[in-house]
Amino acid sequence: MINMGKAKSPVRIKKILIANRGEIAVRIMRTCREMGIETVAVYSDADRSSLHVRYATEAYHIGPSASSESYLRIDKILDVARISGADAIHPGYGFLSENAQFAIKCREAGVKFIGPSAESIEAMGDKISARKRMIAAGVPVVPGTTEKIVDEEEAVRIIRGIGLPVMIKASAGGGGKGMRLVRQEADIKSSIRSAKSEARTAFGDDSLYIEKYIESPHHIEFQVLADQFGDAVHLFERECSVQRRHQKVIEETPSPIMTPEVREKMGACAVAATKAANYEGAGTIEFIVDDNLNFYFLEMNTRLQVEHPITERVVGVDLVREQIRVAEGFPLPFKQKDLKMNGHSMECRIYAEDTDNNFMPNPGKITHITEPMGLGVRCDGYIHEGYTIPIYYDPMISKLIIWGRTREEVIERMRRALFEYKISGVKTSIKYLVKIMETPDFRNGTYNTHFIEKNEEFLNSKIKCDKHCEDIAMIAAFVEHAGRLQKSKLVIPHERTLGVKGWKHRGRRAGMQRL
Ligand code: MV4
Repeated sequence: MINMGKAKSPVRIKKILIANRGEIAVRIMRTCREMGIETVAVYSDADRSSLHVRYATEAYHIGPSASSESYLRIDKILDVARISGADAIHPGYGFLSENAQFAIKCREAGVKFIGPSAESIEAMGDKISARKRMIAAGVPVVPGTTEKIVDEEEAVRIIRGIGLPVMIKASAGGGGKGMRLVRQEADIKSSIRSAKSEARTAFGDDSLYIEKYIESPHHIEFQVLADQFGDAVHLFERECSVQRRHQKVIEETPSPIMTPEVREKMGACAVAATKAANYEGAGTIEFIVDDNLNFYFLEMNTRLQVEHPITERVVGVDLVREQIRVAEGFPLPFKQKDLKMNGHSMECRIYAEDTDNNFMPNPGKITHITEPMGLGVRCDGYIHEGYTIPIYYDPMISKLIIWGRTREEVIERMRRALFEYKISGVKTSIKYLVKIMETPDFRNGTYNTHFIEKNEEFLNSKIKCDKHCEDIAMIAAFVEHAGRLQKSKLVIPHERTLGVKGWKHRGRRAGMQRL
């Protein structure tokens, strides 16, 4: 599909305002620096000493810590764009990234919003309208309705036609909000009522639609990129089924269940979906996939996603760079046939939370941090020693992205990197992630969206994982060392060269062995 109306000659962007914070703000600025583009940071009270403020060419305070008074304030952000002379705004993920009103106000202010048009955001943000468009484009959607529920009795009749179980979903929802699973006919009306009131409260829009419930699905998404000329490509899939309460925990590419044939079909559908959305920039087409590899469009995310680095690593493309190039008006620099997957990549999201205490957020001051390094390791973060993780924002503090030639190599490298990762001062999810690496269903690649609940007992048990091994080995080595000091005449000569701190060395070495 060629859209000649939009075609124009490229205009280079010289300065980008990043309307975000944390690791993603820093990640975007890194690419800007490589491209010779100046960066403008905005920050709240809580972020005065945050890395994104120090990394940027210039930084502007936009208000109190609560995001509703800072990172969500369209007026203040556009004031900064004007004052700083930024010619574009990158919204990152979360905050204003999928806010059509923000895209409109940027356009009115003469600032390029790095992302799709307000019309595309709106069309995909409304799930009923997105379903209609996908059906028209020949993309398979979950069997269900394409008009909002107006009458409860009628809904009961429709559901009899579809067959139970079904999901009742809010058209303005996504990511699990305003969603009800209905297994029994007797529950239909009450589920509609509660979903409706939840949707009205959460989104100010109580439109609902119905989908057949897909039991035990995989969540597989395709990365897409589209230029202003109507050209679009996909950058293969990401397997995102490891989720806890609709929060992704681990993502990987390729998906352990994918076949070349299904990948080609799903990729073609992802590109068709992107074109049907008149899309521009980087986006994600989410599918649910059943055990027989039947796939259905679920929703489109009209932003850069948290897990984009695994795609970058396997496909060899800087997605932020391509977002900026497309926003400048350049055509895509590659065709679909130029894109290949190389090896395997996996991301662990590191949260400041207490995994032993119902995953309660655990913000606070970082007293020590050592990040993993070495072959195949990328660590996208923003925290440092002495930094206080604010209570106001998402508790994700970093992303550990691993590459290897095979999935097995990646899992062992991930365990090694998690072992190297030391954060003191706040509780983190690192130990829990090690447990996932040691769970048979995960190691075998035989998991779906029920992985966490299915393996809850193992994941929450305190049986020894490497992290515990290390602690125990350290204590053992110290006790032994204290004993040695008392009878120091008996110290074996070669161990003496390790000095007084020798116990630490021995403890670490022992910690590396599996008990
Ligand atoms: C579904 C589904 C089964 N059938 N829709 C959850 C979040 C939202 N994006 C859609 N979700 C689901 N929609 C139908 N028709 C199962 C889920 C679902 C899920 C999807 C992806 C990842 C994790 C999930 C966990 C529970 C339910």
